[in-house]
Amino acid sequence: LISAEIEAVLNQQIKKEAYSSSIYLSMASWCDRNGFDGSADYFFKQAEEERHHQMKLYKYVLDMGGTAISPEITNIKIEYNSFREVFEDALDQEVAITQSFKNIAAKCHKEQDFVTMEFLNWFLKEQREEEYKARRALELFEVIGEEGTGRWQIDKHVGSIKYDS
Ligand code: OFO
Repeated sequence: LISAEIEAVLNQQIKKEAYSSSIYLSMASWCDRNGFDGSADYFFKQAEEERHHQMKLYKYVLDMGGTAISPEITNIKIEYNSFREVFEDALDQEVAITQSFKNIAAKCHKEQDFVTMEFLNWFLKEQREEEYKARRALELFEVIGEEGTGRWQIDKHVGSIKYDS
């Protein structure tokens, strides 16, 4: 069993993962419309991963005798001012998600909910990769530069970002 408080924060996290999935889908749409096919593919994949994160949390809440709440997602940005802004938003989102998991972990620790803590470890590790990829993508803007065919090259490189844990 999980406490009402842990159940509530896990449901908030389910909503955050669903929100992440939706914004990545929106980023994929923007990139596709603006000719950045490599980045569109990257964000489609990220959107699916976030959906998977959402489902993992959702099933955990149910497995632990709680009520998993299917979230309502609104306020998804459709337009971005620049290619770079898409990646800045993506990194901000991942940093916020890591912070959110740290807050849940702190709550579990306080309640001595070691079962949820153990479940959360997968996400804490996953965030290392998620933040790394988002940061690497944004760094391409500095390394390659946006002038000339720069944005086109950045787009080609986004898909080949790898993480070795
Ligand atoms: Fe990209 O983060 Fe989910 O958990």
